[in-house]
Amino acid sequence: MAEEIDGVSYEVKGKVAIITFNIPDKLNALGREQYLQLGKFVERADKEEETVATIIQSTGRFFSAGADFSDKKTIQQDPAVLFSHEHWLASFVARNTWLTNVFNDHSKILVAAANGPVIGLSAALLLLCDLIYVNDLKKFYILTPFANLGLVTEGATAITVARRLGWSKASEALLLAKKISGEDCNQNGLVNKHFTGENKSTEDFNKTVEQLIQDSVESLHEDSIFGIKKLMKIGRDPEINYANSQEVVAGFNKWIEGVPQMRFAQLANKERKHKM
Ligand code: CO8
Repeated sequence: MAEEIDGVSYEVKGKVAIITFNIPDKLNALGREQYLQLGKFVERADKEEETVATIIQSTGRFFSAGADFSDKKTIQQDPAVLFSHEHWLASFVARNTWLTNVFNDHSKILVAAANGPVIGLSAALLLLCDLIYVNDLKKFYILTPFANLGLVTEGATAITVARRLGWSKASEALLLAKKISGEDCNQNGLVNKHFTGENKSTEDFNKTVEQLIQDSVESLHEDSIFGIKKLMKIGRDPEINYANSQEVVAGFNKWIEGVPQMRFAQLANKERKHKM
């Protein structure tokens, strides 16, 4: 039986732990507490004795629309709190640093089952996954709209977008805040497998990915998998950890200036749109 807390659920099936976003009405945008819960579940999955892989999956038409712009802790607070060092150190710097680390340091095979588009901090977390499966390339995209929100890169995207999609695509995605289409993601090697044209519902797609992973890990030597993952991280860890620590400080300075709060409110009021 899955355990659900605040729209994020957790269950173990055979060799995999499955974490599901279940807030389809908000396109699986996650508030601060939900990102925290996601991190706690990923930590729990890391400690499972029987699992080899952790799948992050979703419901509805989006994988995740990123940070919830209606989160009251971001836009509707006492100005003395909303522009304070104390507030943003606790609710942004500490949380983003930790969440990025939890994903990057996950010792099992981390899998994203992308039923649809992914935006913002959730896109950053997807880019830290080892394997990425996409339901339909035509409906999938990655959007890292930090430049449109008065923010800077988050979740080590300063490194991961270029590493996984190339420098030129990264410049477009990050400096110009343009979406990267599913086709481009596939052509640049991000996508392990997609099911375009098969018209799978999100539920069917999730089941297919789970079965694929259960079959793929069957009879492999688990300690070897964990050992190889550790070794594969040697090259990327210094870059990712350095980017993470620099990004949170730069991001913190943006929140203190107050621009992101204003732009999040504009998004919520439909006065601002992202470039598509
Ligand atoms: N937060 C809350 N609700 C959302 C969000 C969101 N991010 N995105 C969509 N929704 C809601 C809409 O309000 C709408 O609700 P309703 O039906 O009640 O009006 C519903 O989901 C459907 O959305 P749309 O009608 O807008 O659907 P479209 O297909 O027309 O558009 C888009 C989809 C393009 C995704 C559009 O909804 C959009 O631009 N959403 C905003 C995405 C965004 O900017 N996310 C934040 C990215 S930045 C980030 O994640 C890092 C920030 C770090 C913050 C850290 C805080 C401490």
